[in-house]
Amino acid sequence: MYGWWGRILRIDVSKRKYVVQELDPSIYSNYIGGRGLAVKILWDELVPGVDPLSPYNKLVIASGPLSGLPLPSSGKLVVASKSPLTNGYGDGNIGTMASVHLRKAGYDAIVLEGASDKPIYLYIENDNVEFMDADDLWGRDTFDAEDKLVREHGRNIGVLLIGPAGENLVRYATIVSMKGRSGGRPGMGAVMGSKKVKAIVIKGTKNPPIADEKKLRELSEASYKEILSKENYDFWIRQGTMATIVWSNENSVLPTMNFREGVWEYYDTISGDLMEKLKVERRGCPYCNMQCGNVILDEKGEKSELDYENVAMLGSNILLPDLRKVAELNKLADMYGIDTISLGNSLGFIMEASEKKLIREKVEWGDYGEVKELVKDIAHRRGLGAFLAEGVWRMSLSLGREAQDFAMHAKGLEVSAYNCHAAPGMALAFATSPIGAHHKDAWLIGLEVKMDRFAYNREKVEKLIFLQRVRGGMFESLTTCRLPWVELGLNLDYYPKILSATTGIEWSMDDIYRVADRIYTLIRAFWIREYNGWSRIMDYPPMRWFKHPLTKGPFAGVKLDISKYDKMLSIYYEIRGWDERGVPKKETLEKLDLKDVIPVLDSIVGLR
Ligand code: PTT
Ligand code: SF4
Repeated sequence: MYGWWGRILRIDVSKRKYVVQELDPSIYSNYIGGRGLAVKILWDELVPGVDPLSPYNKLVIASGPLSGLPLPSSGKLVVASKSPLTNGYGDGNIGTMASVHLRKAGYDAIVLEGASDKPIYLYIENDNVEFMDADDLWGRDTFDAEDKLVREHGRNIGVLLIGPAGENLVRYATIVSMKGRSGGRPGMGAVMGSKKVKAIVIKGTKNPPIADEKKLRELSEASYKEILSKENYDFWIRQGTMATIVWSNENSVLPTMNFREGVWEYYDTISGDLMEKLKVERRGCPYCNMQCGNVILDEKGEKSELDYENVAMLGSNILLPDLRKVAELNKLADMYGIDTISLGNSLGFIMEASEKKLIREKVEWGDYGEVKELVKDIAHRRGLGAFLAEGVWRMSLSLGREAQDFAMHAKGLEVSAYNCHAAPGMALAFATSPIGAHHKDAWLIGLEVKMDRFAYNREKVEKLIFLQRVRGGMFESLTTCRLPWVELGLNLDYYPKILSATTGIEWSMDDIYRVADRIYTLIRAFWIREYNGWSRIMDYPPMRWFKHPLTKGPFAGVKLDISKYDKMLSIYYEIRGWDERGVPKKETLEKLDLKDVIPVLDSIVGLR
């Protein structure tokens, strides 16, 4: 087999044992890798209904056939598990040297099982795995802990680690790497913490088997060159994702005051233009010539790497008009290993709950001093921080009906930084994202602002499914960064060609879309199996967008229309081959070679 090693490393941290398992080649041709491999393992192996924070949950760290190869933006890997935040399927995508070393160590994925009785870290060097004592690492932040591991094992390693938030089982704790790359929004860091694994250090020295090295080199050179030749390359290098602040404000989608509004009069206090003036460094993931990690000095004069989502959620969404202060909160989130999107949502939610007197504590909008303390308290689950550590969905359930209307989540995952009062297509994208309200599977808003904003039509649904196939299916299974295509328009045709040269199997775009549909349908089956009482309401966006119209900007007075939204959702189901409940039909499961799913879903919901 070329492209894949055909081997995964299974580590039981309860028994401190590991085994290398060979996988059937059909798994790779049906699921490619990354997210596909992860959901296949989780579907096959988890005990249905398992508690996500129990030893019986599993954490999958999966590469794809292109990860870690010298190709544009290929230094990515997927971390996946049953989510302690949503109780459904959860994953995230991290750009890290750990991706390169995982491939070089000779594995396609690592599966962590069980739970250690005391803190440990794993040292993996090719075929050898050591269970190391982590008493001295536990409690340290991710920056400090990574420095210590580098002193111990040298620079030539890949490290994935959790901070205090993961250790203390904050439901939206992430896994962090390289002081600023963070992934696994739906609590993958908490799953790692529940296993008492502080870090995974990987060192590999082998080269993955490639079918046609010469062809791959040619395609790699051509695609790197094409990226450099793009008209907006220079602007991208200057601002990266931070350019989106101005764009979002112009298009009335900048999350403001817990998504109450889509415009903010102080947007220029957190903008990409300001960031450019303050920038001291640029960073990025391995093998990338787009290096989009923009670093400024925060309030304390320390380095903080900014991205659009972080800045919007910790800036406009909580009304904090100061980029250096936002940068300080962002740095704390990376150090503690907390997802910035869920953090900004949880803070916005608690500020609104305080304003409406639904809680006793006073938390004012934009109160930087209070917020800084709260971030630390969330990571350590202290006082009000322990409540916030549960995430918006759980907080809203305990505060009653009124709070549920301004709880900004779908399926339990907090919404990323795009307000959708005037964007029904993007609202559907959030609501049907396979991990909850994340933008990564379909950033439809970029297209929607150029279409009829207020239309609820088939054209939008078709575009949404196209994006889910490419972004959520192809990029998450290959596993490479999607930004060369999304931001600079790198030709999509490169990807099937590169995959074919790597694996020696001829892949067309349609073959990849078929895998993408299989992955989506299996993830949907996973949700239905794990989530007691599935219904189409699970595919609804936050109620605020239906109930509370915007009061500012060009779209003042606008909100979503629930019956039109519902019709659009039916079109989505029809195209996917799912029934009116959002359950895959029997014929769809047969068509996608998911026959083993049929009896399971049939016994839970009755297939149509
Ligand atoms: C991603 C989500 C995003 S998406 C952002 S900013 W973005 C936030 N980043 C966080 C952060 O930083 N620190 C932190 N403590 N929490 C954070 N939460 C948020 O997490 C990220 C980039 C970005 S920056 C984006 S769009 C693209 N995402 C990709 C993706 O999902 N898949 C893919 N194949 N390629 C992608 N390329 C881009 O990668 P999650 P990273 Mg991230 C500091 O992890 O869980 O997927 O959530 O991994 O290495 O930092 O790269 O405007
Ligand atoms: Fe990483 Fe940015 Fe490059 Fe993507 S474009 S690989 S997120 S540095």
